[in-house]
Amino acid sequence: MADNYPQPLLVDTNALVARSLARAGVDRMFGVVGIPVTGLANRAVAHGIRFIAFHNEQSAGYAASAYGYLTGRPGILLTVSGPGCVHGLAGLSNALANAWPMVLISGSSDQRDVGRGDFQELDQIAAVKPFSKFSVKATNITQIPSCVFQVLDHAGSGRPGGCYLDLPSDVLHQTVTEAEAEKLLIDAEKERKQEGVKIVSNSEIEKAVSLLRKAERPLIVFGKGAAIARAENSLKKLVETTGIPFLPTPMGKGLLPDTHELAATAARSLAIGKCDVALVVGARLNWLLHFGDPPKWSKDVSFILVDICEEEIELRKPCLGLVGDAKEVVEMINKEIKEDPFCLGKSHPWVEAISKKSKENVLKMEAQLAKDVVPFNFLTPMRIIRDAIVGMGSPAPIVVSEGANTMDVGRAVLVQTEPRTRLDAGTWGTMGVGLGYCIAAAVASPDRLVVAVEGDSGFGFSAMEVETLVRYELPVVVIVFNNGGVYGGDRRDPEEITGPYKDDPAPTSFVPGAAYHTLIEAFGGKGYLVGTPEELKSALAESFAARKPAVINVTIDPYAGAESGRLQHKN
Ligand SMILES: Cc1ncc(C[n+]2csc(CCOP(=O)(O)OP(=O)(O)O)c2C)c(N)n1
Ligand SMILES: *[C@@H]1O[C@H](CO)[C@@H](O)[C@H](O)[C@H]1NC(C)=O
Ligand SMILES: CC(=O)N[C@H]1CO[C@H](CO)[C@@H](O)[C@@H]1O
Ligand SMILES: [Mg+2]
Repeated sequence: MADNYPQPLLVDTNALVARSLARAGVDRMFGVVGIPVTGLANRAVAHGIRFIAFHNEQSAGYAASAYGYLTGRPGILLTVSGPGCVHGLAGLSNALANAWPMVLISGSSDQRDVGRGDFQELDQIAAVKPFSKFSVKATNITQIPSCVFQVLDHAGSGRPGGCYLDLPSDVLHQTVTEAEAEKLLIDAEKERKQEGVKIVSNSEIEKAVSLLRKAERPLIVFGKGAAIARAENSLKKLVETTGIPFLPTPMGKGLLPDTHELAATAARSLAIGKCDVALVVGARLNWLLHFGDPPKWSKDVSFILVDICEEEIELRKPCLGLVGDAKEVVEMINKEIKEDPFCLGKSHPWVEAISKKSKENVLKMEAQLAKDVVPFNFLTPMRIIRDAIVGMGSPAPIVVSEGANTMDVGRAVLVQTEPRTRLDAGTWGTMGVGLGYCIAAAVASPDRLVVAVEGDSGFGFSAMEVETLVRYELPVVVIVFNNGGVYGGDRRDPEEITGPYKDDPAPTSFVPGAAYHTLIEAFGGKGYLVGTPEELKSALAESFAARKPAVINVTIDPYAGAESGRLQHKN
């Protein structure tokens, strides 16, 4: 009887995708399941990949991109077709903007039904085009291992970014034998290749070092490109052997401790306004760095740009461009300096000027921070949070931050002492990243507490993911600065408030007194409502020690913060 013969073991596409991912070292996946990818999520779990299931693909995508940043390996987002893929574009585009490695994998329509109005039909390859470095549709199970490796390799090499893999539902149902599957995997592994990166020549390194050596007011600027390249030790050596002051971009904070004596963070305007040579490592001269233009920068400044992407350097010419991985290039610079070392020293006029200005600004800020202002302004609770975070010691908590006033004040007040411990709205100033980033951080660094400091508007974009925190029991404490809306209260001029809808809430206003802390209680997490320094201190002490999901709703004066100067009419 034919039935008595052993049948060859069959592997379907779901299993082969999971196996290819696992073979490539993927250990986490973020996403939202449904037809046709639920099987893929289950197969991934069976292959030892932790699947973090979200409420919304936007948050899951932000999580995947941040996971890529924190680990240096592409974060994976899994979505269904059509609307799932479209929601995933938020994460994909944010990954591209931040130059973080990520792969979006979406199911798509059966290839035979394309153009006939199939369930959740969309030309996803066209949809991802503006937001991805590379995309590919697998049209047959035999292509799976090769397609999986290609998206991973493109996402993670060269300048990192988002890549896309399209899995039509008919392909998801195809099978091969176990022996064929293994052969496909082995063949595809042999073909794997990383994007070639041009590496800077020794003569360019010599030029850079000579520029730095001759500079009267040199500055070292670094950003999240240096963070992803794990250049912290090389940068520390460079800064400490040369005595050149440094300035991190917001997410570069922590590569060297904010408390370092050569940190120019508190003297930023002076540092960028007066430096004559700026070595910029893994940071783009975009809006965050005022495009490198006057009047913020001196018109005579010479830039030395270290970037993995040659086109980025071409864009910014004239400058001396050093193409390559930030860590490798800084190590080459260190080696060249070692031949003939130089150090500015504490009494160098430039170092002294920066140090003096920093101290002045820090003293001014600390005088403001020392006051206990109630109802809370932004500074008082931020100081209390800073002290609680610093009190945690090492490994330092990962700080996630979004919002307008809340993020700006947090950037100035919170202290980063360890690399890759700050995640914020980033290059795009994206609101809604907070909860996804918290989840990615907790999953990537289980030894660290995660503390989110969020505006109430920023928080609201992805607030339902507090359930995800509770479900996976992640050690995340979300602190919401509740000032009743975007930037705070209704800040319109009375003359502006006319017309038939004048009695509607202002476009910036949310329900006053929103009880955000009760949201997490709906799922069994811990909520706190605080309005005084004592209440906040006690909520922080308790939730930090518990290392369990919590939301602290901090009542902030709706008229504190940036635009309060315009609010005289309210008095
Ligand atoms: C995706 C996205 N949508 C909208 C905005 C515009 N935006 C900038 S900040 C902000 C929210 C600011 O309010 P909040 O988070 O409460 O911070 P606050 O200033 O009140 O502390 C918004 C909606 C944005 N940056 N990104
Ligand atoms: C997939 O490709 C293989 C090898 O080229 C081929 O034999 C098979 O028929 C294809 N399957 C489908 C469903 O097209
Ligand atoms: C429930 C509750 O007490 N909510 C408070 C939260 O914050 C707002 C505005 O900042 C206060 O007005 C509420 O009383
Ligand atoms: Mg707000």
